[in-house]
Amino acid sequence: MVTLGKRAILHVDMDAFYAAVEERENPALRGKPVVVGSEPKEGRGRGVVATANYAARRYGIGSAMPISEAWRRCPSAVYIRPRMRLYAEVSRGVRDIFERFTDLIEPISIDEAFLDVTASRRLYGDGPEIAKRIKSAIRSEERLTASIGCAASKFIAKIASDLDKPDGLVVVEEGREAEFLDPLPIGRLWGAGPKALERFRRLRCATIGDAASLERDVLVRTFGESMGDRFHRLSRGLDERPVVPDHVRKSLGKESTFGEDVADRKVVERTLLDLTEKVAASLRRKHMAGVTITLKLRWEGFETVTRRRTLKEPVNTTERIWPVARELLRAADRPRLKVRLVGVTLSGLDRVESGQSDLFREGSNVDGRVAEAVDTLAERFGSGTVTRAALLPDGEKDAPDDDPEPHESGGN
Ligand code: DCP
Ligand code: MG
Repeated sequence: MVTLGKRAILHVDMDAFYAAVEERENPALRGKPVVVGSEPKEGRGRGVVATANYAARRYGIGSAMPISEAWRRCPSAVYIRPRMRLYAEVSRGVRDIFERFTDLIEPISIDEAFLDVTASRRLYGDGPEIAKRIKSAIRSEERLTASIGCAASKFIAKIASDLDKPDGLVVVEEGREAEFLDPLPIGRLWGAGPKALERFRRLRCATIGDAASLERDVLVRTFGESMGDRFHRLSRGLDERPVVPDHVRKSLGKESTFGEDVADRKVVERTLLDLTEKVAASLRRKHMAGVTITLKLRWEGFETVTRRRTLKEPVNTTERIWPVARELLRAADRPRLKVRLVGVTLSGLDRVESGQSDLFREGSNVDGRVAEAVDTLAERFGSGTVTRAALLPDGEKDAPDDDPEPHESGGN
């Protein structure tokens, strides 16, 4: 039997993030050195490198290097200006993947987060298994790679994620922390900046193991009570810090990638309706409603668009979300292309008291009552029990139900 450790913490860090996104968006870049930063003008450009892909790193190019220096090392690299909105969008998509596995997510930067998956293990398998699932979802849904460290603490998970980049998965089992840490260079110790490293050098500490073999007193005398104590504990692999979720959930969405690209728009709309129902139900369960509806559509060939509309007030029912999502879909769509992925996200989220959300307050109560009935049925019999025939595209209606709401027809 597999014994589960006390905690399962993942540290996820995307590989060569900005550059990898650029490569994904433009297949012509593949295999070439790519540098994301300000464009060099004949080697004299100012500014620094944000990141370089792994091909460019072979020339010694890396983050924070002056762009002129990068140019000197590899003038033939492709130089690209950062597109922050695009990267932020991808970052949100990656976060959506995390959210399938846990609510305990602590983002550290645009491409890096801690996840506490301790409680998720009952549902999804142990820490390494969850890490594999996350990597594979990121690969198939975002066409990107991530490196993950899996351990019983944040400190160890963070170091581990960096040791086998790119596309790495490094697992440190509980009880084997010392074995893992001891040979690592002392610079890997969290909080050890240039000044501290100089003091460690004078203490003849080259590795974390060297520091771990020192008495606590020695470290406290050298670094002061708080730093000394921290180095003492970390070097021995002791780190109880919790993953602190950022809590304010900014958006809630679901998307679906088709097994095979789909030409039939009825299928696309049916899928979008299904996703809409799930998002709406999930919002209601969390007592939330969102004011902005975003549609995401990806065609064959991976080209992707998002279209959003902000309503006058937050909504959390299929009846309110679906007509907008469908309209956005129809307006954005290029019917000659097959569809690879469709998704819907609600953002601008607000808490609503149960039973009296805006929707319930306003005019007719029908929307809210329908939603409640759907939730009750779904809880009892599983989601998908109630099919909203009137909302489906023409000719796709299932057996009529006794939904009291006078829906608009599903046609144009
Ligand atoms: N970044 C930046 N300036 C820096 C460091 C990073 O603009 N000095 C940006 C670009 C990176 C992103 O942040 O793509 C993530 O930073 P990482 O340190 O995780 O670097 P990468 O993801 O690019 O590479 P790695 O595979 O080493 O994680
Ligand atoms: Mg990274």
